[in-house]
Order: sequence, then C-alpha cells, then structure tokens
Amino acid sequence: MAQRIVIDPITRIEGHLRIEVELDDTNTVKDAWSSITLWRGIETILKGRDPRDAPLMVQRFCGVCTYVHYEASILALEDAFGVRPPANARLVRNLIHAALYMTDHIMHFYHLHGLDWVDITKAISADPAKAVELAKQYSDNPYNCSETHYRAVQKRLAKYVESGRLGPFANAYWGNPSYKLSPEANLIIVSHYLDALQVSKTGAQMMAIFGGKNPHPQTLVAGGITSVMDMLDAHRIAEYQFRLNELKRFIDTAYLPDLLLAAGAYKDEGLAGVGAGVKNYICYGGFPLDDQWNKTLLPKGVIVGGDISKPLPLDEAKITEDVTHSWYKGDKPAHPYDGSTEPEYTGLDANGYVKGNEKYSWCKGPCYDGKPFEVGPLARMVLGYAQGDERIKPLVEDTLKATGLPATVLFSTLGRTAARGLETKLIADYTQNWINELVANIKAGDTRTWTRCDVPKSGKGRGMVEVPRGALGHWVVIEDHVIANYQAVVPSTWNCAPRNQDGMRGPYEESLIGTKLANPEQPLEILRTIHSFDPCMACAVHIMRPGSDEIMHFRVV
Ligand code: NFE
Ligand code: MG
Repeated sequence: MAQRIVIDPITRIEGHLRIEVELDDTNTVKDAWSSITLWRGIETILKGRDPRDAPLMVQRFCGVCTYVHYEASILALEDAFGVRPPANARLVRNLIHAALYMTDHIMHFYHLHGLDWVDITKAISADPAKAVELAKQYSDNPYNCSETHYRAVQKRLAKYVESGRLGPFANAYWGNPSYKLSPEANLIIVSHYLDALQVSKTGAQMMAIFGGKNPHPQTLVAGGITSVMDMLDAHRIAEYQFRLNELKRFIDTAYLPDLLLAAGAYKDEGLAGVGAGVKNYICYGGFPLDDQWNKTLLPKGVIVGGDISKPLPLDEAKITEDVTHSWYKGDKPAHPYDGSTEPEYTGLDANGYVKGNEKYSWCKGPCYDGKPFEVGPLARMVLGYAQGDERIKPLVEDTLKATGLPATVLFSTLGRTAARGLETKLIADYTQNWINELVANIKAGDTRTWTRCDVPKSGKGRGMVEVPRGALGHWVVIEDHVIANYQAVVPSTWNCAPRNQDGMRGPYEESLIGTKLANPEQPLEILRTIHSFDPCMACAVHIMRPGSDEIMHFRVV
C-alpha cells in the first residue's frame, strides 16, 4: 500500500516549505506535492505607491538574496522610465551582485546543503594524515589543510557530540546508508564548513563596500547608483579587491575541490539521473557586459525537454503565472503585467494532507509556453553549454573531463549542485574585469553614476535578471504616477511551483519522482534533492516576517 510522508517544514532553507510524497512498497517516490505554507503579499502593499518606493520595499521579500529584488525593481523602473544607467553604475551593480553570488553559493554548498552529502559523525573517526593526502589529490594547495588543523576540527566536533548540544548539526540522519563519503572526505568538507562561516562574512563585507550596508544594500536608484564617494575612492576599491582574492582562494582550493571529491563518491546517483526533474530550463541573462545588455555573462534563452542540441531564444510574452493549484483567486494563466494576487485559502483535507487535486500552496505556478521550467545554476550552465558560450562551455567540459563523466550527468541532483560551484568559479574569475573596467573609466575621466529620469504619468516596465537561485522578473504598471500593478515572479516560485493548469508537476515535485529512500523514517534523499535547488520560500511568496519565532514541526507518517 502507498505510504505518505510529510516533511513540514523542510529546514536549512529560507521560509516555510512542506513536501508530501507517496512511496510505493519499494520505498520509491511515486508522487509528490510541494507546498509553501506561509504568505504575506508585498505585491498588494505596493499598489497606489510612488514607484520609487518599490525597490527598497521589495528588497525585504527576503533576507538571503537581499540585493536581487532591489536590482530587479530598479531595472523595472528604468524600463518604465525609459532610462539606462551609465557604465559605472552597471559595473558597481555587477560588483555588488557578484559578491552576493559568491557568498550565497558558498553558504549554500556548506551550510544549507553540505550535510545532505556529508556525515559529520564519520569525520570524527577519520585519520588526519590520510585526510591531508586525500585533499592534496584535489588541489595543489588545499585550503587550511594540515594534520594539526584537521585534529583540531575533530576535537571541536567531538566536543559538540559529547556535550549533546549539536547545534547546527542536530536532527540530521547520521549513519544513513545513502551517505557515501569516506571518513577522511567527510573531515575535509566539515573543516571547510567551519572555514566557510568566516568566508561568508568576507563576501557580505564586499557587498557593503559599494552597497552602503548588508543585508539590504541601499545605494541603487533608478538611473544609477549613489555610492559615488566609495566608487571614486581607490582605498575602497582596494578593500573590495583584497576580499575578492580571499574568496577566490577559498573557491579554488576548498569549494571546487570539495565538489569534485563529492562528485566522485556520488557519481552513480548522478549517472542514474536521480533528481533530474522537468528538464525544461529558462534563463533571462545576467551580469550585463555592455550598457545595452546585448552581452551578458550569464546566458539568456530556453532549453526544452533536456534537448541541448536546440537552445531556443527567450520569448518574454510566453511567461505566465497560473493559480489553478495555488491559494489565490483566478482561473486562467496571466502574463505578469496582467497578474493579480488575491488570496483564497482553502486549507488541507480532513486527514491533514494537501488537497493535491485542488489548491494546495501559496506558491503560484509560473509557466513558459504553458509548461513548468526549472531556473537556477543548472539552467544557466546547461544553456550556456548548449549555446557554446565561450566561458561556460569550456568550464563544463573541463570539469566533465576531470571527473570522466558524460554531459548527461548534469541532469541530476548532483549536476545541479555541481553547476552552482561552476558558476561561482565563472563569476569569481570574471569579477576582476569589472574592477579593471571601473578603474579605467575613472582614470579616463568618466565619473558619471546617474542618468536623470522621472516617474512618467503612465507606463510599464520589467526588470529581468539572473540571481543566485535563478531567473528573476519584476513587472510594474504605472498609472497616474503611482503603481497600478506590481508582480514579482521569483526563482523559487518557478522551482517550487505546484501543478499547472494541465496537471503537470512543478520542478521540485517532478525531481522527486523515482527517488528511492534507503530508510523511509529518514527521508535524506528527498532533502538532498530539494535542497539542491536552494529553496527560498520567503522570496517565492514575497513575505515579510515581523517576528522571527516560528514553531518547528516535523512529521513522518
Ligand atoms: Ni530569498 Fe531569491 C534568490 C530571489 S529566491 S533567495 O536568489 O529572487 O528564489
Ligand atoms: Mg509574485
């Protein structure tokens, strides 16, 4: 008989996510539903306000990808106002955004996702000398690597365990047979888990240098930026540069080697396509390399059904949001300019499960051409590879060569996690160019940071950009100088979508089908795949949470 498992909430994410799956008698997932269980619609709060209020307000959707809604909203306003920022503003925005990407992806790999791959308890029994040898197989000069250091890490872990206060390591599924790393590999990655806490701080400081503060930078305005003094100060640029080098060292000698180490142990799951999902990928283009956005570092386009021989151009008109299975009013898919956000909560069924055939999530259902699409690092790396991008293609090819794995391995949970690491490297290496360009502009006497603009009586605009978790779009309609409609379609909204109007499962849901659990009491494999998307429910449903207390509830039935 089918067995239902409910995981609510999923932890090590931002916000509230509930996953329900049905297992067959081999403990394989036969069906799945993903549901966001909390909502507060900022989109509705924006109506009637001056459009220039929107960027700072929408940035509060989230406390993780704090900058991205700010930028998307500014881009939407600039589109509506008919203005382009000068080159220096584009470069400074790229520098803030690059710092966010690096910080976010490092934090995700180690702190939000790492423990799905790494068994901390096994690290305690590792041989530190062997761990040094192993680390050196993956890097010429591994990060923070010595017997003494590894011993100190083991001591720290043992203290946690002895005290019974496991803190961030509590409530995991230690000892589960689907953990595949050797004790030494576990020790190396756990030691970098601790280092990464420090490194994340460095990335946050980089954002604050040009963003004024972090989280929630405040130096963007429609038409440009306001951190002019910082931009013109060689000392501030050097502070950014110094920290960039620190992050790059961590990425090159810890993050990427750890990824390859894990890929070796988990390659069978990757090759079997565990966690692949819908295999439709959409990207809007990110990090403009010229002022007209003709060229972007992250690609723009579409892949359908995993067909990497046929990357397609993006047609914005095909983007819709559907609420057939979401707790909102509305009966047909609408383009975001025409979208609405009117709550209509219909609850759970009599047994406390989601009503899978009706409405069951606060997440809307974005579609492209009527189908669910995955967004994020995997979408970007697959599309860039398929388009023959001059930087992404060799990066992917070299990694496949180093691991001896075929390109099909990308379509998996492991591929999604690896893609995030690869794009971190891509961005970390490219960021130096933006510093150089900025310095060259200033030296040549171009110190422009803002293009004059004003709110039109009426108009509309959209800001479409690639952010750490995927394609992000904000759409604004202005009437009588105020906001008449504002719709944000966010990366986690795409990925967490419930079924669409035709009953097709959303990306999280589809990615779980066929996953076999080693032990249904410990749904580790489900967490591994869901976490690989780096879910952010706060972004997806655009909440503001005035208090921080929440009631944790985990139920396996
Ligand atoms: Ni709240 Fe976000 C990112 C956005 S999520 S983390 O990256 O937009 O989907
Ligand atoms: Mg929305």
